[in-house]
Amino acid sequence: MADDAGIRYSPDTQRAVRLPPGQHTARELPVLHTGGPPRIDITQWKFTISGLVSPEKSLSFPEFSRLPQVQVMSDVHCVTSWSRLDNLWAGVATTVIRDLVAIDPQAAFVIVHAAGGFTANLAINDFFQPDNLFALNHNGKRITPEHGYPVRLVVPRLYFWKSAKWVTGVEFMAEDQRGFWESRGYHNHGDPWQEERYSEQE
Ligand SMILES: Nc1nc2c(c(=O)[nH]1)N[C@H]1C(S)=C(S)[C@@H](COP(=O)(O)O)O[C@H]1N2
Ligand SMILES: [Mo]
Repeated sequence: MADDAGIRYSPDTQRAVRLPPGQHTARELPVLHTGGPPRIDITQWKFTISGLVSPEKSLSFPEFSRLPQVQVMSDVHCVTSWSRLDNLWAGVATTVIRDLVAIDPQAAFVIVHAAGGFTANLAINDFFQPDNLFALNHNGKRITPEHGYPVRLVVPRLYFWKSAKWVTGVEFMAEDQRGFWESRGYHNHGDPWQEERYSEQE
C-alpha cells in the first residue's frame, strides 16, 4: 500500500503485533556481515542482470541512479533475534528489472550477487514483492559502507540475511541454488513469522 507521500508500507508495518516470534527490538540498525565492507570504486561499479534474461545488461552507477525510485517503510528482522522497526528506504524497486530486460518464462529463482562472493537466493515471487527494493538511501541518508554502499537489497518480508549488501547484480535461473547463508545452515526461505530460521538437516 502507498500513502500520499508515495511511501510504500511493508505489510509488517501495518500489523497490530509488530514483532515476529522470538524477536526483540533494537533501536539502531546493528552492523552484521561476513568479511569486511569492500572497497568500492564507484566509477567501476556495475549492476548486472544475467542468466535467463535477454539481453543480459550491466548498468553503471549513474545509469542505475537514474532508474525510477520508490520509498519503502519496512521493519527489519534479523535471524539472530533483533528487529528494527520503521526503516525508510529509497531506491529502485526490484520490479523495475522487468522493464529493463525480457525474463525467460523458465526463470523461477534468482540469486542476488554481492561484492566478495556473497549471494542470497530467492524464489522469483519473493524477489518481485512490491516492497522489495535495491536501496540507495536509509532514513534519508546515503547507505553507509558498512550497511551496503552503494546499493543493498531490502526484502522486508524475509529475514534480513536475504537483504544482500554491496549488491553487484541479479541472476535469473530455472533451478534454485542456495546462497551464502542458505548453504551454511540457514533456512532456504526465511519467513520470520513462521520462524524459518535454520534448515532441517539436509
Ligand atoms: N554482502 C553481504 N550482505 C549481507 C550480509 C553479508 O554478510 N554480506 N549479511 C546479511 C545479514 S546476516 C544481515 S542480518 C544483514 C545486516 O545488515 P546491516 O549490517 O545493514 O544491519 O545484512 C545481510 N546482508
Ligand atoms: Mo543476519
